[in-house]
Amino acid sequence: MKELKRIRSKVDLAINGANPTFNEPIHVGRPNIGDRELFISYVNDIFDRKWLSNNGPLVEQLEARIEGLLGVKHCVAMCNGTIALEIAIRALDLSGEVIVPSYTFIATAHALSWQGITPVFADIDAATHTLDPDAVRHMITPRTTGILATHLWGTPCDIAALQEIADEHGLKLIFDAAHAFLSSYGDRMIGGFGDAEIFSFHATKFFNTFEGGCVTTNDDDLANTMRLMRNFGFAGLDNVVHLGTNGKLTEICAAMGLVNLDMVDEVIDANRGNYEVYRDGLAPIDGLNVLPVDDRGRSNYQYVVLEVDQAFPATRDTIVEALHAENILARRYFWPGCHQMKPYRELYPHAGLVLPHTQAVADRVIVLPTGTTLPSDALETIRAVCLALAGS
Ligand code: T4K
Repeated sequence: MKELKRIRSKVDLAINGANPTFNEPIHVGRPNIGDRELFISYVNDIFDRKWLSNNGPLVEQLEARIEGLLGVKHCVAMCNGTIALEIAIRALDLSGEVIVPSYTFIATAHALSWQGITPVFADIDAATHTLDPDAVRHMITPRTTGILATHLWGTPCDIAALQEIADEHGLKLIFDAAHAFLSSYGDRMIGGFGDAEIFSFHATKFFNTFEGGCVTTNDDDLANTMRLMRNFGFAGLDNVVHLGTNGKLTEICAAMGLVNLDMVDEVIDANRGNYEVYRDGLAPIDGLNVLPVDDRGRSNYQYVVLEVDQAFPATRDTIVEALHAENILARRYFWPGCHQMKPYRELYPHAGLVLPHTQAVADRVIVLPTGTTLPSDALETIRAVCLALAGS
């Protein structure tokens, strides 16, 4: 195998004209893929059964396994996390204004706007990057019907404080838990909090079903409504009893989920190992901080979040540029914040005034690659790039 270039100082960096360290791109969000033989045997079963979609037996198995893992009454599988958000929002009858973080993936805000609901952006806590309950209080108006909070990076929100606010003001509370599959809040798994929680099983998530997602809830009526909504409102042949859409998960996606569920512990262990190497390697460098994982509960370690502050001699964007030049495609998630993306920037040109932490955090974060397929020398290269940029 070709020996990798060694980075000892700035002149060795590809950004300064040297060859890149890696020939192939190293992505954030490279899929973790379980046992191929088992997957293919599921596919053969699907073909033999000739049942490809519409709540097939593999979808039912996947739902039951997730309910067991999360300790929640209902898992309603969906074709992706965004449709899962939209269906949950609609089934809960949200309208008017809903309070959301701006520092989240754009789907959180879009799922509301898509349905004519105004997303009202509230600021985050700078230490955890999740919605700040005090900021939420300030954004409540007579039109507010709910709070949609993201467990960003798999870190649970301050659920107790948000639930208290929701109860006090008669608001619905739902969680975008797209990052938080198999994370816990204390000793309770994420999945059973608020009125509903929404997961994404997109290819780039540590647990994936190609595309997919689900809503989990302990509310029987809500689960029933969402099951109708994901299948056009059909309650048996020729009988539509509810407004609905097509949110169904296919059997092939469910098969991928069943296979990948068998390896989630292995993926979490690999990600924990990567996180620890990054933390130990980067923490001693002045101006860099690997966001600590919340150790009050269980974490899925799915994102490694590096924060760059003023003490570092190069900007966050220079680090990203230098890593990209080495073919390490680190990301600036979720820069610049939803409020600065065109559809929302025009709606709220002054939103930044009430989102100081969102803006500061969005300007300093780099998400680093992790996962089971990450070559170990990528971790060392990232450290070497940072050291070279720091001039040490
Ligand atoms: N809420 C939150 C908080 C979310 O983070 C997300 C999704 C959602 C809701 C919505 O859930 P879904 O409707 O997606 O189920 C990616 C994902 O597409 C998106 O699912 C995810 N969040 C977000 C955080 O990241 P992009 O636009 O940054 O990157 P993408 O999809 O192009 O993939 C990133 C990199 O991964 C690529 O450069 C290449 C690599 N990759 C990607 C795919 C799809 C692979 O190596 N193999 C692949 O199959 O959004």
